[in-house]
Amino acid sequence: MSIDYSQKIPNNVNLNDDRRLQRALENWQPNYLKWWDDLGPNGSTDYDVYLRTAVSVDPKGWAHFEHVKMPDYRWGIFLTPVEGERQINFGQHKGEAAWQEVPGEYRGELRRLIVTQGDTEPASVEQQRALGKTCPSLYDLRNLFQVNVEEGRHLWAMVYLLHAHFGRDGREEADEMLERHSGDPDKPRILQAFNEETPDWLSFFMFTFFTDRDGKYQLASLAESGFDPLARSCRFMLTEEAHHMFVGESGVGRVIKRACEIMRDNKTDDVRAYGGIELELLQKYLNFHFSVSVDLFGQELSTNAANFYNMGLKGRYQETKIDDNHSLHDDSYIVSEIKGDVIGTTEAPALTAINERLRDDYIADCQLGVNRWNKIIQKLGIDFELTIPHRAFHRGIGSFSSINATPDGKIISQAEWEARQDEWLPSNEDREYVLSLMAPVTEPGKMANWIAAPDRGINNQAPEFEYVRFN
Ligand code: BYC
Ligand code: FE
Ligand code: FE
Repeated sequence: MSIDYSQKIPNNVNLNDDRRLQRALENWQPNYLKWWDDLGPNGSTDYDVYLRTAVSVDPKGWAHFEHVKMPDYRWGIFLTPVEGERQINFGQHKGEAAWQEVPGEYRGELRRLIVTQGDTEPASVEQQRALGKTCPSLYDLRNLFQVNVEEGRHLWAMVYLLHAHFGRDGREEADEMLERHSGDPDKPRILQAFNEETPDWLSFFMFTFFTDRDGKYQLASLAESGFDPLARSCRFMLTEEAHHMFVGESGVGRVIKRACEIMRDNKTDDVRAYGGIELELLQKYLNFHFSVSVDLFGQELSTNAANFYNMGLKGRYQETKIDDNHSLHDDSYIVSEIKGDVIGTTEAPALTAINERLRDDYIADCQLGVNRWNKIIQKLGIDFELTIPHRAFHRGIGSFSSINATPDGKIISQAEWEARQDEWLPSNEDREYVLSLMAPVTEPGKMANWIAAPDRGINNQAPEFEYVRFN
């Protein structure tokens, strides 16, 4: 199904047929472009960037690469096409036809889910806006910008749903997406991880590994929605998410590789002496980004989540592949909880434990990625293993936010936490060290000293390809 690029707003939803909607979106478009100019990648207006553009929503339609200026990137509205008669696959409406319009009784809940999802997209662009000034290579700079324009398009996807299905409320919500800002004390972004700073490239790589992966799991659950336009929007967004996580995994992997090469070639443990980032420091960044990302799954036991499921609005990860009755009324699920001064488990109703189940799926997926990082370390003959901290470590949401825990999941006092947190999380000094390495490298084919070169170029380009041309 091809995308019509001759229109002001490229789309595959026949926007032409709905003049009111088209006009509403065309009114929003200049505000979006102004936001991009003000809070998108710093000073990047005139750069020519080797970007990938969707030319169609089927997988083959992806392979279109060319140098474009980011403000000219054709942000638009792409939904995975309707596949036959889709049904609602879980909850109390299981077996009914999927909704093409918002069911009146679930309007508030759906709006809230779409707003929460949409809010994260521009937030991440805001968080990353200064990174272009300190890129470790043109290859990395291009990847950053590719992620940014796609997050911008994810905002478009949610704004389309708001405009098309929520009338005046939806238009107001769409405007507010551009009024809240990451870290703004008066109008912050909705979820805390999106108010944290992304001040350096190590943080960026960790963010795209851990936080974009939350995006994958949330989008996958929304892709199961009985509200078909939401499901189809999220399906298409998921195809882009894979690249964001690739950027994170390969980025961290290359920092690991460089650290190990320094250790091996110089027979030293003092990676900093050679301008690299030591594995212990990577572990602290990992601990930080993992812990703020697991918060994004909400409370362990949540009536919101139970309701979303029951109503057929938000499913489980790969709902239709799970072999059960998809109503969960009589089922239970094992959830971690505080038992006196240790962390144990308890059986909870499966419906209220939906968030925790998704968090479990997410953690298992993170672990696979960390295993692949450990393979790199092993292959270079270094004796070190990166580990994922316990889910109770450094939490701001859920039952563990009331306690302090070590990365091994041992409950400790506030005093011990304060005395020891610099062992587990990046200290000011650690962050300053990483920042001190952030000097731009913009000569084609060159890499900053703290990161190894990628195994291959984007779209098979040669290492010295000019991914970004500054004008
Ligand atoms: N921060 O019942 P609970 C992405 C609130 S990332 C602040 O557990 P629920 C991306 C909660 O609102 C994916 N507040 O909540 C990645 C509730 O408030 P009320 C983003 C939080 O609703 C990288 C109360 O605490 N998508 O796409 O079950 C780059 C009780 O909590 C937080 C989505 O999140 C928090 N972390 O679960 C770019 C999907 N957690 O009702 C993009 C849509 C909870 O007491 N969102 N609260 O006022 C949802 O599905 C759910 O809203 C959540 C929360 C899973 C986030
Ligand atoms: Fe996104
Ligand atoms: Fe993403």
